[in-house]
Amino acid sequence: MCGIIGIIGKDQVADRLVDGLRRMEYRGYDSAGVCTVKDGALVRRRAEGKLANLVKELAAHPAPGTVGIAHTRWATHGAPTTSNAHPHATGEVALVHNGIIENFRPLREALIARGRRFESETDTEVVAHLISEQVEAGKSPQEAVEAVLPQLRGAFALAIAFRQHPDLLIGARLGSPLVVGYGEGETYLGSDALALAPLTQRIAYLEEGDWVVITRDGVRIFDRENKEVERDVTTSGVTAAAVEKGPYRHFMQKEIFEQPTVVAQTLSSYIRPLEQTVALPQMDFDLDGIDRITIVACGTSFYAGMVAKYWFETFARVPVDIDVASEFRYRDPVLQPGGLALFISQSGETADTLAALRHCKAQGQTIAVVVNVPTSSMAREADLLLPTHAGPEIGVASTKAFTCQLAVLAALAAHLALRKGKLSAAEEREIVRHLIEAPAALNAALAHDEEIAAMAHLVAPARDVLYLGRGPDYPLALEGALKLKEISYIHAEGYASGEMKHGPIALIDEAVPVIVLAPSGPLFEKTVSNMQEVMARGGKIVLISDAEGLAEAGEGSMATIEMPRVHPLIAPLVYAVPVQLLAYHVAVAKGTDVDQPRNLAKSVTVE
Ligand code: HGA
Repeated sequence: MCGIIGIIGKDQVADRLVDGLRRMEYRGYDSAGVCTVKDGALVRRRAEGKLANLVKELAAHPAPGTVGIAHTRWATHGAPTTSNAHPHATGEVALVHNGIIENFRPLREALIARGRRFESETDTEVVAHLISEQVEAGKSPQEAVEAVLPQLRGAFALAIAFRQHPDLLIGARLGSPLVVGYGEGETYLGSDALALAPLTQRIAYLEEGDWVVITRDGVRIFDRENKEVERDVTTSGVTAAAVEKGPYRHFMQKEIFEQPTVVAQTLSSYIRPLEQTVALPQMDFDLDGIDRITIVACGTSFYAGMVAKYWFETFARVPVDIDVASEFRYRDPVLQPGGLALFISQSGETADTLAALRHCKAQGQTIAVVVNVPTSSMAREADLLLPTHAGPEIGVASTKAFTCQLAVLAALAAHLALRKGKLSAAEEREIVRHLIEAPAALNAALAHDEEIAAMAHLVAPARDVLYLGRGPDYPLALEGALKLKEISYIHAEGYASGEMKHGPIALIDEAVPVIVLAPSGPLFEKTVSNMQEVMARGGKIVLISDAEGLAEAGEGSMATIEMPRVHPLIAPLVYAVPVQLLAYHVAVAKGTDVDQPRNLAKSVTVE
């Protein structure tokens, strides 16, 4: 979602601001803008669409100055036009915003009644006017911001520049992330450490309700009660190289191919290969006492949670409720005292999931999180942090984060089962052995890349595609359909194979490819029967199975994709690869923007 960067620099900042925006392009955006402070004026340049348009605008009309703010916008309120692009400005103040000001309507009406004129349809512009009013009334920038922040409801990260203060920026966060970067004689604001990677590694993460005044001479941070506070300055370890494509054509492709490495990396924190045991981080609550788990997540992370539900119930015999975060909070869920609430998110900032986490925390649940960013809000608010070690995920369509989440969740399920006395030491060893095999199996799955590329033309012309799976592979059918929708814009749905006959079978004809995920195992025969029902009605099947499965049931399929034969436990990790590759190659065949698909954003920080 929106990217924010601000620089108080020694030299000209416009180009460096645009560089920072480039590093946040992966979050998804639809317009961009820059504002510098120069000789008592706010110099603002904005453009619709990709950054190249802003670069062109800056070439034609430079924005000189050593202090500035910049933004990539993913529109929530108002079309992605130049006039709605940030920074929003009045005569005195310019600002960029990530989030939603939920009470913007009454604020806007009151401002209009007081004679203020608006030039955009955004919720954001009210903040510029409110601060401006205070400044025009003679307040200092700090006093102005202090007076306005309590009036804002919703979520925001803000970076604010002031016409009459060429050496000052003010930042604020509530609900949306914002970091402060400490450089050599320079200071920065950014949405995350990645945005600031080539500028500095020294980062302070603002906490909820914090706001910060940065000048050339230093940084002063205040909490929501306006009390001056210290926040640790940490070394981020994120390097600019993490945002390079290397030899790959797309970040998504790179990230699909990274999976054997990053899954191995992740597993190495959760298993002891020599002892063949599972090893979880220290926890200061009693896991044995957990009798119910509530899983909450969104999108691909939700599907990882669905797979985990099978594992928690099968191995540990602990009942699991699972819900999408945007629904969970508003249905007033019944939470059993002493329950574990488990949240899964790549960024650890997903607004819906974070709100659900806080709801569960307020209800006294123990909070566990599986996140890829260990400095994220969710990580900081959890009782048990279970990091994935996927490295920065840049492609908007999540791939490596998903398989790493599965690796962590499998280890957690095994650990819980052990603690609950439902798993013997021998069974634990067996599970660990299978997990250790996962990276090699992922490699074997990736070896089918060319074959999948060659069959993409069979799916690319389709208007609708169905994915079928059973048991823990049912969520993979959902994930396959989601990946295809996200990047190729083909309508796709995933179904539990047994559900087919209860409705979706009416859709079957020669124009609707049906992708069947059917690893050999206890559910194979049942899935194949459902596949036969499709074939009997002229449906075109792409069967994804292992050599045994294909030999038994592959005949009559339009195409087959062979996977290595793996234990059912790791099948969801391995079968993620062909559905990712299929979506990727279909999107490439269709010529869509794989890494920044239309309308989508990474790290969804608005509700
Ligand atoms: N609500 C603001 C900012 C949107 C945002 O944060 N997206 O990530 C707008 O629509 O401009």
